[in-house]
Amino acid sequence: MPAGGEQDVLVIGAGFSGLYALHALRDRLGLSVTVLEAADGVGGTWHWNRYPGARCDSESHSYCYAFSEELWREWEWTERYPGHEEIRRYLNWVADRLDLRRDIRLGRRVTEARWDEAAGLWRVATEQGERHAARFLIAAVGCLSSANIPAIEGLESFQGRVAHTGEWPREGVELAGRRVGLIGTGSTGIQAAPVIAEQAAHLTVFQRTPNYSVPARNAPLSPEFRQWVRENRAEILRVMHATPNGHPFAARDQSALEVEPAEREALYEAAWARGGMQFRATFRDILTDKAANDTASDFIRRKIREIVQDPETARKLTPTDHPYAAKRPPIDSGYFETFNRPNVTLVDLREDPIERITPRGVRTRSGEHALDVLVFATGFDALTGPLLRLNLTGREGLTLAEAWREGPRSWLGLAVPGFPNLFTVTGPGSPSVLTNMPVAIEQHVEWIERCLREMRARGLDRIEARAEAAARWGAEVNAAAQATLLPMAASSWYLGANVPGKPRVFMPYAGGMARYRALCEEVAAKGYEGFALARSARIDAGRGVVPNPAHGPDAA
Ligand code: NA7
Repeated sequence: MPAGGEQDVLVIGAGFSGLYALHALRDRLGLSVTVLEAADGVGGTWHWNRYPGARCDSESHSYCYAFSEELWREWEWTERYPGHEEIRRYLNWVADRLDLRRDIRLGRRVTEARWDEAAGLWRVATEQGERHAARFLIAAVGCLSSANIPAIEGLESFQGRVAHTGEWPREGVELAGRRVGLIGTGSTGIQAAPVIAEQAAHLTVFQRTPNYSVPARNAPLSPEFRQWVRENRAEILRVMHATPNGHPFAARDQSALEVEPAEREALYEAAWARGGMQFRATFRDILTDKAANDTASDFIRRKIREIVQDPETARKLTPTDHPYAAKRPPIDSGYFETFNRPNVTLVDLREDPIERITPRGVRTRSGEHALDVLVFATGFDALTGPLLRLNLTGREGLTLAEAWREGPRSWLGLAVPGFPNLFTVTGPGSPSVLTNMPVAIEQHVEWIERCLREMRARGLDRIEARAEAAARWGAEVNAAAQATLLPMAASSWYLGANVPGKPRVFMPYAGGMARYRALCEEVAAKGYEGFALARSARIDAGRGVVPNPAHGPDAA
């Protein structure tokens, strides 16, 4: 360990990002690394999201680490889409398999991190009263880890149980025989509703905006498919790295407007039968051309009317205010069918808004809905929220909250001007939530690893994004979004619109993972263009990451 008990690197978060950052920087680069994790277990998002029906929308064989052939071969997924328990099992297995736990400190919530310019260190404090110091700080806090509970009047007066899906109690919530209210019909509410409806005496779904959803068609994986996955890693990775969203399927290279209506309908029917996110890839222009998108949106609207027996309920469930996939497109297991059950009621909050929460339930304009349990599936203060709540202070006392007052500024979503030696894994301005997350995470961690390796080789130990690079990139992120239909969903969390007072800035980079990866490579190849790199006196004093002969194979 470097002098004074300092670490080379502190990583915040032990989800997919933090675990891989620890492995890459400790075991491949030979740095001293400690991971601080607020939860009492590893898993990140999947530690917290234990709500009924919680499941990944990426197919399991693509929702895992791909960097290691051994990990890839040894782990066997059981279902097409992995459930939360299975993903937690997987990440715990990875933590053991790579011997990561010895450098992970669980139950440590970071409350503050401050750059100490004189010492050239990040000084980090936890809620538990610990102090840490490190040359580099990696925020691996995820994009969707800051739960958003809307401030609805009377919430504190409710006498029943309240739970947010993203902070679901470990011991679960008793739903059997209860009257359950569910607020929110994003991906989470859409996954949870069918499972809650099966358990509860009654489910009332409070819907503000109707959503498109396509059947997931989840099912156990056959031995043949698993064998195919084991044997075809290279080809699967090739596709995942070539597609804009990092999924293992490519969009059909055809416009929805090029084909005859009957053929188009048949292709949508086939995609509906196959299920999953792939529906979006039925044609190449679903997310870029409004007329093309209309054909997909209309198809799903017709399906909703076919499935939902009560025409009035079907009407309320039919989205009209945004194009399909302009918001994160959910996939479901029997969502629309749930509204055919006798124990399920839909409340359309546009027509019948919530007036207040009462001790007994939720009162909307039309009357009180008596409830025993109230579930908030109301999403997250996405992308910026998890970073802002770390209370970061950079150079010259600049806080992240001040730096991002008008929206996030970041060079490539990786680094923030004014915050030296801080890296954000899948930060705002990177493709992040628009991709299959492990693909984005591996690319970021490997880029950071390469950057630190090359800095060490060049005798450098300080890196900071330049303000002009971040400004240029902000314009590029905006332009990439404008080239798609994504900004047409005015209430989308991609824009920060779900959190009152949050700046309306389109946050993830919509130019595609493949293009983004190439840009990052180019930046590195040009000697870290857009970054200011320097060598501190610490190096000459024999401290810091260069030289660091004490660790690992690459350090000598
Ligand atoms: P989302 O996608 O942000 O969905 C939240 C839902 O909650 C959405 O239907 C919102 O309606 C609704 N909402 C939010 N605030 C309120 C209030 N005040 N009243 C009523 N309804 C409200 O979060 P999810 O957890 O579903 O999904 C997040 C991501 O996790 C998902 O995309 C995957 O990547 C995994 P709105 O549409 O804003 O009118």
